Amino acid sequence: MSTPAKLELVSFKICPFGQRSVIALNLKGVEYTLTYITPQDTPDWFKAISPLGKVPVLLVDGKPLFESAVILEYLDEVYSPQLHPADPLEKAQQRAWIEFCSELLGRQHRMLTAKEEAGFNEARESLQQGLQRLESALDADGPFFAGKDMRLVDTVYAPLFMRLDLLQKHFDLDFGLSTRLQTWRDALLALDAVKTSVVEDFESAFLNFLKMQDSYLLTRKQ
Ligand SMILES: N[C@@H](CCC(=O)N[C@@H](CS)C(=O)NCC(=O)O)C(=O)O
Repeated sequence: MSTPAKLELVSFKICPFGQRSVIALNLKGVEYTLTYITPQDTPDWFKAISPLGKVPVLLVDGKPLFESAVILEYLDEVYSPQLHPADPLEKAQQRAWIEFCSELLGRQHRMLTAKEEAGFNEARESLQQGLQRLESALDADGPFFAGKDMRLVDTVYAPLFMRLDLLQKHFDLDFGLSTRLQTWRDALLALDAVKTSVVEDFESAFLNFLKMQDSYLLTRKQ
């Protein structure tokens, strides 16, 4: 039997793309180490392994893998339980919705960092429209994306919902999630693999990040 690969994930504490990789690792029960670096001060060794200067990077026996969707695919090919569906069309569709999530995370980031009301509103509306569009892809019964089983596509939406929850709690930002989306969110956020995918002080780290942005959100009148 070959020795299992040594896995080291490099991320930022509040990066949703790093968090999705952690969720996948947790669901698979794989041993790994997690190294957090800070965005303001990325070390030279990290710059050398990350072609785009972005986290996450997964080191597999020291060999770097970048781009979170690729990291997820790799983990799913190598470690059980398999989270992607076997059917090629279903799998391709779920990959596409993983891409869609990355777009929604971009809209969320734009909203959180907008300095002016107009930019904030534009990003907020496009995020809300994206969430409504997403609903059309969901299995009607749920609770997960494709039904009762958690899939790889679910791992990427948990970080988005976790942040939406905090925005509701601290800034009364309501996205009017449908009952189906709420059911999905609740099922995801209740999972141990998701709860343990962030640092204990995630909430304060996330709020600190927002403060550092000096964004419109912080001064917005509700
Ligand atoms: N497409 C990338 C996006 C990763 C990403 O945007 N990471 C952010 C942190 S959440 C980052 O490293 N930003 C630093 C930078 O852009 O310089 C992925 O899926 O891995």
